[in-house]
Amino acid sequence: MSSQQLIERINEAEAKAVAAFKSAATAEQLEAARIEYLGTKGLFTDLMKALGSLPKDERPQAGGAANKARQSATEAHQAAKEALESASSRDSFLDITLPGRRKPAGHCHVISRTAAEICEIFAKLGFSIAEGPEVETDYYNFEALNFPHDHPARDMQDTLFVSQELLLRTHTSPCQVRTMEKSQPPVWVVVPGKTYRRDSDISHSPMFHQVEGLAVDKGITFADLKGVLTAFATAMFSPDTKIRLRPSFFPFTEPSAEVDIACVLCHGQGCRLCKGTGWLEILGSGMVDPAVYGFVDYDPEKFSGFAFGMGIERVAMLKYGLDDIRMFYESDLRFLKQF
Ligand code: 2NM
Repeated sequence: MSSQQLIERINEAEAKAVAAFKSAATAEQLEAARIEYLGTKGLFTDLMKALGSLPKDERPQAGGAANKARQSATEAHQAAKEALESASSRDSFLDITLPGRRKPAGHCHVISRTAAEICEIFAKLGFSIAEGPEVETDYYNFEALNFPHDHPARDMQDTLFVSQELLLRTHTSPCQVRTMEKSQPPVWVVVPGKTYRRDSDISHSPMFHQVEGLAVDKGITFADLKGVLTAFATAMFSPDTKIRLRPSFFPFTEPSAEVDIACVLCHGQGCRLCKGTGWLEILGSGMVDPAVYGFVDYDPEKFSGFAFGMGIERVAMLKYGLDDIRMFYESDLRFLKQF
């Protein structure tokens, strides 16, 4: 073999070796290729041996070519080896059998929970649950509830208006008017939901929550009001909770009464929470004013009813011993997770 032929073989061997190393898909394939080309009995060893049969003066040129080719094949092998190793360490780092990381789960807000507890108590007493729009008309929020046109609650100072005719409901009673419009008595319904007033200080939030209730049926009396609200107070707070009624006024009820429960802290002795009175106001109530029946086409000669309303924040604060209404709206997980 001439030196020219040998150099050609050397260059061919280099190209084949580089291609074989690059295409090796596994460590085993790469090792087999290394043995074939670079091993002690491999192709490059044979070519090096062949150098010995060349005339002495042709050896340096062919030897140089052989060294260069083997060097570049060795580098290609090293690069392929490193590529395979880094791919396999990526695979062992990514353990696809591990369970996924859990996203922190949400939590029922203490207001939602208290609303559900209140509704559950009234459901057991025979009331249905109704809900309605938070953006209301003046008619459902005020007019049909017998608010006089000059009533201060209708004022821009107290009510959040969306437009001339639309406002954010200031109580959930409009939904009770809607319920009465849709069906004749008997109607036993409670309405939980968000309500809005232009009020914001330590004890008032412009958005708060109410549950209001309404029972219209044949022969409903003030005794039914007192019995139902006593049943509610004992179920919500404790079986021995005492209530008292104080005269009050609402445009939509006559007579009207404020309902107090004996103080949950001192049980009537007088303390800081009840300001020494022994009592805590928890809801407003009354017999539905016949004027309201005029708006919904109920016959006040045939039916009578009582209604009541309470703030969910206040009930939750008393039940869970909280002293700052702002806690409900701050979304602080350390607070929320306690319920
Ligand atoms: C209260 C107090 C007293 C009430 C009245 C009505 C309706 F629609 F039947 F007229 N709904 N809610 C009512 C009565 C609400 O909240 C302090």
